[in-house]
Amino acid sequence: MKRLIAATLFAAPLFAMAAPVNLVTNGGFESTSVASGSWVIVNTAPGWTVGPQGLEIRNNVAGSAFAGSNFAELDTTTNSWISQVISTVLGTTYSLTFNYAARPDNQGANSNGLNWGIGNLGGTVGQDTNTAWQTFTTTFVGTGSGMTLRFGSIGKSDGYGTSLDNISVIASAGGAAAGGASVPEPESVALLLAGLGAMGLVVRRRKSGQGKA
Ligand SMILES: [Ca+2]
Ligand SMILES: [Ca+2]
Repeated sequence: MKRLIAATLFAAPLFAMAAPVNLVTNGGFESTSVASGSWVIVNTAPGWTVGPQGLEIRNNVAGSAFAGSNFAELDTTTNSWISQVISTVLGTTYSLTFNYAARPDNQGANSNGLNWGIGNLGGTVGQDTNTAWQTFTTTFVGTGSGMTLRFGSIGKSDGYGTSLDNISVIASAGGAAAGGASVPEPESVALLLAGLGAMGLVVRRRKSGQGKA
């Protein structure tokens, strides 16, 4: 256990340099197999809780994916929604990014649009007829527990809705510091001290030849 803590501390700088991790599972809707040029309405999709009206996933039909092959529409036959719980660290700032577009055969601005939400933050996008992919991004601060990420279709419920793809939640560089938490939490300090003690233990063991990394 102590070695594990020490190993984690040693590895932490490597994680900091690694590519940002997208905390959203299946944010690009690629985990559902859909034949090219076709679409499906599903009641389950990896990572997502799907509302009772389902989730429409299209493979390059009625528009093309922003990334990969698939993208989603939430006005399936009527307005629907999806959600997913994101694990967050208290005080860490995260960026939420997604892409949206009106479908080429959209039924007008009042048929289109999405609402989005993460925790207590939310808004609407896309209640227009712009068929080019748009990028929405915002930041939020982690509560330290699971935060619900959600998307729903708004506007006239007619089976024609706004396309959605490429959803990501990524911790901002600097982690907790970026969230304004300048003073370490007592438990963090305790963990750090425990880790430093464990490191000393490992070093001592190495010197005495009793252990290996
Ligand atoms: Ca995609
Ligand atoms: Ca609609």
